[in-house]
Amino acid sequence: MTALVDEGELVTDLDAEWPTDLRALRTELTRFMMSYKFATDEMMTKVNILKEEFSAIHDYSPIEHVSHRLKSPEGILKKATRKGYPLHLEGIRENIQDIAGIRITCSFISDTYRVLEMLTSQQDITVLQVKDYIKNPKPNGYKSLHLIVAIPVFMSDRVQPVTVEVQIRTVAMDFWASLEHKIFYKYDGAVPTALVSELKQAADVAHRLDVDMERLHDQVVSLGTVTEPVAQRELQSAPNGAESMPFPLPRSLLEAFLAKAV
Ligand code: 0O2
Repeated sequence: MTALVDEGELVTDLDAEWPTDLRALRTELTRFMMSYKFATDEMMTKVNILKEEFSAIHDYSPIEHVSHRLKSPEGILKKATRKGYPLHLEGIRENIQDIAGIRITCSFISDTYRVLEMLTSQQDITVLQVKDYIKNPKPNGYKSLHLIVAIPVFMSDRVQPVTVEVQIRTVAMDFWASLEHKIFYKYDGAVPTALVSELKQAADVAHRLDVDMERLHDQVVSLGTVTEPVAQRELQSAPNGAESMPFPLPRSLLEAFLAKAV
């Protein structure tokens, strides 16, 4: 185990009778889990900044939805045991890279790559692994971009690099994966062959939908009606201010800016 720190810090009166080593382990495990929670918070902030910025400046954001999950200590122990990893925190930190997970759902396939590029080019993110299950789907039809990154978490006494798994997929891929996940667990992994085959067909249909929707979207964009900046539209259509903007920018203020700029 790593050095024990601030033993007893998290102890309440109720469990003062716990043995010292258990209390110390609890403190250590709590710190361990917190580092993943903080890494998740940081990644969520990054993704939400991209989402908000796009929504404010363009007609649509490439990010439809973002969710996160933290593996439970029980889940971590189960995975470490199943995979035969050393059962101490360094071993777990080194080997289990999906304790913190972020899932980003995008409108179109090109958006998944755009989001991947935007995240991996950020200076404080270290890319450890990229798996492209969109170009190379799993045999069952599963598609997604998988990314393992390390992000620095600034604690009170040290900087801890923490890994986060990021899954990026379209709405259609997400719909398919959620259902497949349920079916997989329902059959405890032994999904009947007929159902496996139907799922593969459904994945192909979902892919065709993704391709068709993106083509239609591109056609609409080429008509010039989708990517017009919001600020410009607001000037034309909302004379008394723009409620959809993150900050109040009334027409009179924008006109004053323009007048000064000339
Ligand atoms: P959960 O509950 O979603 O976290 P690993 O087992 O993670 O060490 P692996 O299998 O090489 O290594 O990782 P991979 O392929 O990157 O997949 C990790 C995660 O992707 C899974 O996590 C799922 O969330 C998702 N995933 C991968 N393959 C499939 C699939 O065929 N169907 C569905 N629905 N999801 C998939 P967990 O830990 O399995 O589950």
